[in-house]
Amino acid sequence: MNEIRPIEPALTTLDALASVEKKLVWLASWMIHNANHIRPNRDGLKVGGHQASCASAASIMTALYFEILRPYDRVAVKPHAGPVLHAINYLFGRQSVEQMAGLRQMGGAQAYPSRAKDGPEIDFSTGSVGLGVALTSFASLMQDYVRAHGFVDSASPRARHVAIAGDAELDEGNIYEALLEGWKHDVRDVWWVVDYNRQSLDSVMPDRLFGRFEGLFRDMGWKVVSLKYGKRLEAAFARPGGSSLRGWVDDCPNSIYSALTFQGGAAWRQAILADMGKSRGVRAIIDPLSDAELASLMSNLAGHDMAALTEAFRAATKTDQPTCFLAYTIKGMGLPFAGHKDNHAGMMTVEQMDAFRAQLNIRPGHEWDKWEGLAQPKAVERFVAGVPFAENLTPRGRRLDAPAIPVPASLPQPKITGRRMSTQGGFGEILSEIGRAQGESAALSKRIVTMSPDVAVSTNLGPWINRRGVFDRHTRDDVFRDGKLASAQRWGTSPSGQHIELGIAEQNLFLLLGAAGLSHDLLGARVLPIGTVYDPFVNRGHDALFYACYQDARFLLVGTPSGITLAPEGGQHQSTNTPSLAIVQDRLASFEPAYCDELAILLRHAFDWMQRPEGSAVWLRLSTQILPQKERALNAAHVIAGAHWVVPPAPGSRIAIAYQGAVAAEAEQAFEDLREDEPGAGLLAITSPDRLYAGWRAAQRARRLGNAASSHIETLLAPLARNAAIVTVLDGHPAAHAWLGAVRGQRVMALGPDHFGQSGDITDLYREYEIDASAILDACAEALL
Ligand SMILES: Cc1ncc(C[n+]2csc(CCOP(=O)(O)OP(=O)(O)O)c2C)c(N)n1
Ligand SMILES: [Mg+2]
Repeated sequence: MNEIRPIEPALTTLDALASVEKKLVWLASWMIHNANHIRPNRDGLKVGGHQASCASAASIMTALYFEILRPYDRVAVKPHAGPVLHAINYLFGRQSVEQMAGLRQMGGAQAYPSRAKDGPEIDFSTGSVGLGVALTSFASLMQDYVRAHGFVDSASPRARHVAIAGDAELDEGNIYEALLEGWKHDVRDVWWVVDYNRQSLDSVMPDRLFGRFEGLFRDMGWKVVSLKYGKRLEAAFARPGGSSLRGWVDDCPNSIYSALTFQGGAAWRQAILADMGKSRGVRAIIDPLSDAELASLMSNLAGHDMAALTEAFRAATKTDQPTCFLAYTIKGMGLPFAGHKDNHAGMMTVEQMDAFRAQLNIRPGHEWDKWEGLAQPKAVERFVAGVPFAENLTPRGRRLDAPAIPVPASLPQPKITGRRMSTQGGFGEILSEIGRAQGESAALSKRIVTMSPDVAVSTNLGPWINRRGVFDRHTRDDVFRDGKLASAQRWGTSPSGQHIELGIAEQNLFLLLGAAGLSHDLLGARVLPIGTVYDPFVNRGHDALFYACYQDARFLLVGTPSGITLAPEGGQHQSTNTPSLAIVQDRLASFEPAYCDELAILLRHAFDWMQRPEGSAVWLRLSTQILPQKERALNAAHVIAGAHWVVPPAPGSRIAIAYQGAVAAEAEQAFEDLREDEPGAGLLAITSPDRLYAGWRAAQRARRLGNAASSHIETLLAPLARNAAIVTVLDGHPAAHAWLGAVRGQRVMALGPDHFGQSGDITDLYREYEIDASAILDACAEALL
C-alpha cells in the first residue's frame, strides 16, 4: 500500500502528485505551443515538439522525480519528453521561463535533453533513440567499477540509473546488445521504465511483438514489472462481470484501443455493448457511468495511475536487480488527440489550447506561473520544496567534481630507438610499461581503465591486462591458468581488475567509453578510459561514438589496425574513411602517428587533453606496419599541433611531400629520389589533419574578428613557394588531405586509397592503390610539369 504522507490536512501525497502532473503536462504543452504559435517565427519553418509524447510520460516522470528518486540517482529521459524534464526543473527552481520560452531556439532549451547545451541539470543527453536507454546500464557498470576501486566513498549510497524509454526504443538493436553485456557483468541498480503507449512515430504498433519483451528481459536476469491497469479499472474488474471486461480489454488490439481512446465514451460504450451487451455484470459496471466517466475508466492504465506507479516503484527499491517496468500509457493522455495514430508530431490548435487552459483554471497571461490554477497552490509548493530528489542542489547542479589526475612530463616507456616496431606494437608496450609504473606515473596508471569488444589481445592490450587484471564484481579464476595450460593471457577476473572485457559489439564499446568518460561528472571519480577497436569497426559503432562525443565524454579511442596496410587480412577489415570521419567529428581530437616516438608524445597528450575543461576525447589511428624507429629529436608541440617538418623545405621551394602514418617509409624513399632533382624539397610528417584543420579554422575566425593569428599549418607551409606543389599520401581516403591546397593556395596532389576491399601483400596493395614510392614520385613529376 501507498504510504500517505500528509502535506496539509487536506492534501495527500497522491493529491500533490496529481497536481504536479497536471502542471507538467500544462507547462510542456505550453512550451511547445508557445514556440509554435505565439513566439515570432522569422522564417516560417515548423518549430515542432511532441505534446503527445510528453503527456504520455508525464505521470511516470511525476512519480519518479517527485516521490521515488534520490538526488544521486541518474536519469535518461526519452528525447521527446524533454519539455517535461524542463518543466520539472522549473518547478524545482532550476530552469528559467526564458529558457522554456526559448524552446528549440538559439540559447533556449534544446529540443531533446542535452548535457552540453541545457546544462548541469541534465544527467544524460538523449536523441538517437535506444542509446540513452542503454547508456544507463553502462553508467551503472562504471559505478560498480569506481566503487570497487575505492575512487568514491563506499559508504555513500549507490545511485540508481533510470531510463524513461519510449516503447519504440525497444526496436533498436543496441538495446539487446546492452542487455547481453549487462547480464555478463551482472549489472544492478538499473531501471528501464518503458512508456508503453504502443505508438511510435508513424503509427500504432502491431500487437505481436509485445508478449516477447517480458521473456527477453527475464532471460537476461531482469525483473519485469508489468503495470497494465490502474486502480479504478482493477476495482471494476473485481466486480461481478468484471473478468469478462478484463478479458475483452486484454484482447483488444492496440489499434482499436487507441482509436476508442481517441473517440471517447460513446464509442467505448458502443464497442463494449456490441460484444458484451448481454452480460448483466458488465452492464452494471458501465451503465451508471456517463460517457466522460466511462472514457476515464477505460483509459485508467497503470502508467497514468499515480498510486499504481508509486507503489510499484517503491516496491522495486527493495532490490538492486535490474528492473524493467512496462508501464501501459496513452500517447497524448488527457489531450484532444489522445490515442490518435497520427499524434506523434500532432499539436493542439490555438482553440484546443484555450480550452485546455480554461479546463486547468489558468488565466490568460499567467501561463508560466508555477502554481497557477491549482486548488491548493501553497500546499503543492511546499510539497515540491520537500521533494527528496531536489535536495542539496549545488550551483553546479547535478554535476560532481573530480580533480584531474596529474600527468607526468613523460610517460614510462620501453626502449624504442633502433628497433623495428609498429605503432600498434608500440602502444601495447608503452601501456604495459605504464602498467608497472612506480612513482608519479603510478597514480596515472591506477586510473586507467581499458575496454575492448573482444579484440583486446589483437589490439595489443594483452601485456597491460596481464599486469592489471580483468575487472568483474566477482572474482573468477582463469581455468586455463589454473589447469597449467600454457597461455600468454590471464583472464581471471576480480573487482580490482582494470580491463573491462566486452563482447563483440562495437556500440557497447562506445556506450561504455561514453559512460566511463563521464565518470568525473556523474560519479565524482576521474578515470582515464581507453577503448581499442579495429579501426574499420569504428563505423559499426559510429552513432554511439557520435553520441559519446555529443555528451562531451572524455576517453581515448585506439583504432587499430587500420587501412589497407592490414594487407592479407584486408577486405572488409580495411578502413579508408576513418581519417575523414575523424576530421569531421566534433569533440574528438584525432591523430595518426607513423613512429613510436610520436606515439609516446601523443599518448601523454591524450591523458592530459581528455582531462582539460577545453579538451575532448582523443582518437589514435594506429597500424601494424613495422618501421625502423629512429633516433631523433622531435618538437612535441608540433606533433600535437598536427605536423612537423622531417626535412624543412628551402625558402621558396616548389615542392614538398607530406605523409601520414603507415606510408612513412614510402614517402621517405620517394623523397630521397626527389631530392636529387629538387634539393630544396621538404618532407612533412602529418600527425593529425584533424588538428591542423581545426587550427586553421580557428585562425580564420580570429582574423575575422580582427585579431592577428596564424595557424600551425599556415606557418608550416609558409616557406614553400606560393605556387608550390604538395604531394600528400596516407593510408586512407585522400580527401583527408585535399583541403591543404586551400591554406595558401598551393597545389595539392592527394594520394590515398579511394577504393578498398582487395586482399594482398603490402607491395601489391600499395602499388594497386597508388601509394607506393613510385606512385608518390610519379605524382611529384606530374606536379612539377
Ligand atoms: C535512431 C533514431 N531513429 C529515428 C528517430 C526518429 N524518431 C523520433 S521519435 C521516434 C519514435 C518514438 O516512439 P517511442 O519511442 O514509442 O516514443 P513515444 O511514443 O513515447 O513518443 C522516431 C522513430 C530518432 N530520434 N532516433
Ligand atoms: Mg511509443
